[in-house]
Amino acid sequence: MLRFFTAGETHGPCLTAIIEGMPSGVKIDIQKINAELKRRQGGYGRGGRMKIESDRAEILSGVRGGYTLGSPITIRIENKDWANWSDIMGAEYSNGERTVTCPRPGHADLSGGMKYAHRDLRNVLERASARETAARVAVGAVARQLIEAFGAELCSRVVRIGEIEDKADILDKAFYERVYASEVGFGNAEAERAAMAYIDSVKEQGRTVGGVVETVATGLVPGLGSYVHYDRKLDASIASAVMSIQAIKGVEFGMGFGVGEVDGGAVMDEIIYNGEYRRTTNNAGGIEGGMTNGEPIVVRAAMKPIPTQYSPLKTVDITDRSEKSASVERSDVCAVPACAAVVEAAVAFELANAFLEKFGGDCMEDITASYNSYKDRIKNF
Ligand code: EPS
Repeated sequence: MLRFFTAGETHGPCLTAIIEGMPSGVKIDIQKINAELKRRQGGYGRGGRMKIESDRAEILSGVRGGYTLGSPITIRIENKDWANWSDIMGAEYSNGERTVTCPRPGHADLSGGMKYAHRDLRNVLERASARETAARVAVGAVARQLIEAFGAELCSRVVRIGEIEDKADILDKAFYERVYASEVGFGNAEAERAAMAYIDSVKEQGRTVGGVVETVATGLVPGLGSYVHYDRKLDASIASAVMSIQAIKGVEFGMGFGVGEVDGGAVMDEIIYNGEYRRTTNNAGGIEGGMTNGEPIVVRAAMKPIPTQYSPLKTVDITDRSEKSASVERSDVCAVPACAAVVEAAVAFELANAFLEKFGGDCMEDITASYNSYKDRIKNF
């Protein structure tokens, strides 16, 4: 089993992640991790924090000479902003400045304060902040290098930003190249311009905007995950991982909520055989019965607008319960393109975990032997 922990406050010294369960012998390219971290920092509509940070992964354990050792992998990502917060956020000493007592609607502030008995809601927001997703992106970027060694590929795009949708009939290489060059993660230039204008107008109104992102994973054999028990279903574990990302309010696979709108003939993907078993459509999003079916896995996630509004919403001050405006923490107007990188990392991790569950082993040699023997067996099915 592959598992991970993350730790770190948004204005603390660093974020830390520990990954346990990676087999030995996986080639790890740190530049690939840093490329994912950079991708998470980008996008039109990000706030001031991203100008301060240039996230880089420092590997402190579990990797030697570019290969995993099988021991826990520790990753550290420095918060450059710590220099501005050390007197406030220090473990030994805090001057108690910049307290937060006006919880933001939509954030963890109020419920988190009640739950952990924090009268300074900064103690909640420091950890609830989406800064934590940098650690998860680094974790995903390590885990995916295992499945990439067996031919898996993951790509993501932004499908919608507020009112603006990016329609894609063919998701080919050229489309993704445009997506990766786009500041809003769109493949169509016209929709991109409209989205940027939309983000500008939302910003002028002191508001934020959410959207929908899509991750597609290809090159996976049928049979990852399982139908035999509820907690081994791959779509369930992917949905859980994606839902746990800050600001995500919905997850769907393939046709998603659309399955409730048409009859069964328009939902099920017909089976054909042309040297291998394939489907004529992919409404299932690559997962049936909690298992991969060999078609691309298609996951979509809906991200709500970030709670902090520069034109603040109404709230209650917890010091005297008087009506106030919600506190304004520096924030992003739109973080949807960044969210695509985070969702992709979460999906990658869950796929790597399912892959290890199926072909598990302590080292790449054992996993490769198991993988090849499975592929040979299903070839004759
Ligand atoms: C983020 C870092 C944070 C926020 C943002 C995401 O940094 P700071 O709080 O110093 O500005 O910009 O998080 C939120 C807005 C939020 O509400 O969670 C990051 O690294 O992505």
